[in-house]
Amino acid sequence: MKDRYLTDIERDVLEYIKKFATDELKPLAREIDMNEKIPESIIQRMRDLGFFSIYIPEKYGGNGLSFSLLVRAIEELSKACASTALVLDGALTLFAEPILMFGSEYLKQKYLTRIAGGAVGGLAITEPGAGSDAAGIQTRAEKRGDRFILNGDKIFITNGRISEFFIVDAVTEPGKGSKGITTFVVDANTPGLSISRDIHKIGIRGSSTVELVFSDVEVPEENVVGEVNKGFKVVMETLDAGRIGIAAQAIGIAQGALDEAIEYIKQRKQFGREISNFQGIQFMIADMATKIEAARAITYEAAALWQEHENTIKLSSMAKLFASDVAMSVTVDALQLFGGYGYTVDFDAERHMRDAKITQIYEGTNQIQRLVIARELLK
Ligand code: COS
Repeated sequence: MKDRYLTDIERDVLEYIKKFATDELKPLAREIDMNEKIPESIIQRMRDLGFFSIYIPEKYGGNGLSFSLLVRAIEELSKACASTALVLDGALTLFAEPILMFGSEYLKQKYLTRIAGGAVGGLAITEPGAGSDAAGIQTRAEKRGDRFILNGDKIFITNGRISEFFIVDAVTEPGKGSKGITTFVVDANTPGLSISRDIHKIGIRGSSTVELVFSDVEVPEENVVGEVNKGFKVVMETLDAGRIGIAAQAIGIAQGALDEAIEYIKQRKQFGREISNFQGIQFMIADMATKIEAARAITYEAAALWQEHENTIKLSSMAKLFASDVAMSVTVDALQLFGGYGYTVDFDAERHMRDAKITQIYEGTNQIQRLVIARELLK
């Protein structure tokens, strides 16, 4: 089916990304999961192929292609390896996007050019005591002369070990809740910023997740993204983009699981014939494919609207909510189609199921997504 949201050039670029995902990334996915590490050579290959530059405007060294293409890229990479997809997703939707939306020309020149060249970035907002309640953060940023001094703790930071810089939010005016938060760009090598631990997970195990500690970290005032005390909006709008990226990741995981299950049922024989001949099995794959296609429809529409700078709050949450629930149910069913073999680590079905689970949790739990959707409906 022709993707009507993409230009001819973007369709060609996507083919290129698909080829990398299928030929080079997928064969390594199990090893990446087992070793809890993406080989540097794979990230370098993604740099060499220019993946990081696709969404960065030409003015900052990129190719200026659309958010819709970025979303397809995340989907294709996730089909092969959901952990590796996060490298690109984090760098572009979570780090570059807030700078694109709110950053000064100085920040754009300094950081977007680096991302276009293949540097990885991340977003550090969650804290041990502030997850769903994003305005409840405790990390402090105190103004001292022309700098801010950051102190606090951030947890579950995706791309933690491989990021060269992070978008970080901190309280600049205590007691003001969401109206007292400022967002900064912080270089990972700034003195006082350290990784206190790696967090080991049941899925997306190749993706580095860390806890960050800020201990008197000095950040120059020109690193404020947007305005002082207006940083909550910056991170919330970043998540509006990020949630579309996670929806794409969920779709990729689900499609990867379904494709493998279809291959399997076409060759697995029981009762004297391939089990794909049984209607009970056929109904399962029909439902799985239909759900994936529906998730794709919402997600692609959300991506196109995001590209047009429309308000996507509701649609971003709907895409993330629906696609992640689809990913979970499709991967459970895909594993079922492998029968006893699906329950072993000899097939990728179990990895897809473990990887799917996080999409219902991060960038806002699906309970939070429902809350966001309901609030928009009741406005
Ligand atoms: N997009 C744009 N703006 C948003 C927004 C969104 N998705 N959500 C909230 N805002 C804005 C509001 O419009 C409001 O702006 P004004 O002050 O101009 O009116 C401001 O932010 C404060 O919003 P609100 O009062 O709704 O804040 P709450 O503290 O009630 O929190 C939720 C709202 C729960 C929606 C927010 O904390 C949230 O999204 N939590 C989940 C966090 C998350 O996804 N964490 C994962 C991190 S990445 S792993």
